[in-house]
Amino acid sequence: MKLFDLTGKRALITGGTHGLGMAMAKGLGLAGAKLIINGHSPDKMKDALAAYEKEGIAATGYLFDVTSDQAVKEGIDKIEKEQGPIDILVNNAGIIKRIPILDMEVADFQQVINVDLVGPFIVSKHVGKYMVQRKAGKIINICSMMSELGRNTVTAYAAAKGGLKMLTKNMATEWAKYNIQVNGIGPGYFATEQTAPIRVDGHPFNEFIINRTPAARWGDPDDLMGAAIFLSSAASDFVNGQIIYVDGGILATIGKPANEA
Ligand code: GCO
Repeated sequence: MKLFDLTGKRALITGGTHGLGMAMAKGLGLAGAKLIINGHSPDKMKDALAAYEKEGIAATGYLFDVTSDQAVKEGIDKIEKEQGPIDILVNNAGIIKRIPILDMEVADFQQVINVDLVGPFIVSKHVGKYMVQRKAGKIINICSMMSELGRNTVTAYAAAKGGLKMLTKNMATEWAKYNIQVNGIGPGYFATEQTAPIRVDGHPFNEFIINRTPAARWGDPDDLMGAAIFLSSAASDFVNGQIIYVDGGILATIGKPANEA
């Protein structure tokens, strides 16, 4: 349908060389968008572009550190010049450190905040100035269950993702009048590299998530494509400051006893 068609649009996805970012980028590409993939590892970028090409998806790669104001400014100006207007921005790049508060160094806390919260601010600022001039744009910030819930050992990540939810609402507030729709996607628990350590068979957390998720499974990264296409398309032109949680029902329930069917 035209409403969800991204033909002729350019989409920049930060951290789009692997994991959920790559899955959402693939969805935007299949809906017709030209992909501009940001990453920080040349090797991962090379492999990712080969994978997009194998799926018949047009993609170009730009390496820059989302936490560096100067590098992002140069990167965005280069993309606008070489590729043309960025119509869609997905702020996906992020890291996590699973360390109890008392054992976490301040530097570790600051690094997670820097990448997961300050990074999206920096990239949105440099992309947003072009979108405001053009009076058109779509920005999607990748939030988390930790935008709403706490969990032992992920304090820095929860603080960052909670902040990212409010950054999304504030960007929506300031930029909706320029026809820029800023929203978020909050993934539940997905089978990715990032969750591999807590997903191994027999790991207590693996059993816990299966029980805590009404859909009774880990998410498949491709489950995020629909929300990404919706928030990138004309179908969401009057949607501002919303976080769509793609979580198999986790946030809908207080959970159930382990032995309950
Ligand atoms: C964790 C997980 C989560 C998920 C995701 C949930 O350690 O709890 O890594 O952070 O990755 O963010 O929405």
